[in-house]
Amino acid sequence: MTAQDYTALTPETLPARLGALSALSRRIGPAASWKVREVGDGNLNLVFIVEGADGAAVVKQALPYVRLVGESWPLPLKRSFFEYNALIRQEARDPGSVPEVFHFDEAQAIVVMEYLSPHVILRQFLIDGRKVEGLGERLGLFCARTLFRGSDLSLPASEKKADLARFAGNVELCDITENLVFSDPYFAAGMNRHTPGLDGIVARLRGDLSLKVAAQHLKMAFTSRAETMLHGDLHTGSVMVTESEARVIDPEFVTYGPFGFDTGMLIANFLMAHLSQRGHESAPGARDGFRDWLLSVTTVIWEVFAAEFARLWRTERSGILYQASLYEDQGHALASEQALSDLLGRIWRDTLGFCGVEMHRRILGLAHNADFETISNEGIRAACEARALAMGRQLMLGAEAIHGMDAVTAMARRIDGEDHL
Ligand code: SR1
Ligand code: MG
Repeated sequence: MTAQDYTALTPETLPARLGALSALSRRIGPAASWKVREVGDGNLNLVFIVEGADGAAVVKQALPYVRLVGESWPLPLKRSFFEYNALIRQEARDPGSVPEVFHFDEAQAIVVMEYLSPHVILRQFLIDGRKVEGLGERLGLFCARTLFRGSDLSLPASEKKADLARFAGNVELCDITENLVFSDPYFAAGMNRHTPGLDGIVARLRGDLSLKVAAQHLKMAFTSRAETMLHGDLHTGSVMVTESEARVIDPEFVTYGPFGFDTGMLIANFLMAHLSQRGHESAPGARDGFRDWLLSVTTVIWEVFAAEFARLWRTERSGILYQASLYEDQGHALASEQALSDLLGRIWRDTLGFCGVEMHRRILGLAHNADFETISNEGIRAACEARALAMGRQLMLGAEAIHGMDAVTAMARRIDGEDHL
């Protein structure tokens, strides 16, 4: 099949086009019974829920352009291949953390997968002030397991290098991150937008030379430090939850990059959820308990990440890096612990930096987040966003002097009480 054979699905054409797919019909029943809804509201793809007599499934299809912008911004269908390959690796490295894949069609850029129900997107849960039991633990484990097991700490060198080459093809999605996350927020790029009341602080940030330098140091780390297979877009819109379960979705931005990228993006989105609560609470202080919970999730994510990473280091370090043959087998277990501690320290500092740029780009760039966007009072929204911008700057420039998550959560609490406009 050639690229010309690709045709976007519609709810009307889907049963005829996928009806013969046994991977689907054996799970959800014959096509004659299917009801199809298009539910995709993301930035890039088509997403359908297909309900049959015996169950339901999700059909995700890449569009040949950026849905958020339109056909003027072409985007290759091959991202579906990368997403599929990332999903099956994440499932192998952290079983149960992602939806099960039922079928992949490369030419049509279609991934058919498990329908998570009654799950909803975590970001919406947080806007609504709803908690998820065990959330920080689940996400911390996901990060530790997928990042450790996708790296040279764990994989055979040939496998890691093959995957490095495979995912290196995800050029266009990396290009989105490289521009939208690391560069556009720091100058008046064409697709940028921000809440009008932010003009003053935006001018100050864009005139901050140290910040521009820090952003490019982080960009260089992202583009050149191929340490592990990243999810690549791990924000609260990439997690589906119930009150007691969480699953990670949408790894189409998968690439090899630095360990701290996913953890940084993820924590940034909880900090933004925290700093947006003033725009969602029914009365000042009404969501204080929820604010505390959001910050406690960031603490748990990092603590669980570090503990699980350390456990895997001690029990599964089978790759070419920091071999046991060099340390433990020589009676130098202490050196192994020192190396682990050094590495976790570096991942921590990277996490803070990536956290900062993510906070900036969601307010200054093209792709904003609903936490702030759904605050209808523009003055309140600008005040919340200004705090997040200030915090992002502090994390990027002060990473060397921030020694633990307690310092980060204290900073969030303090900044939440300040005026940064
Ligand atoms: C043009 S795509 C904009 C953003 O949407 C995705 O979810 C990624 O976060 C990307 O940066
Ligand atoms: Mg996505």
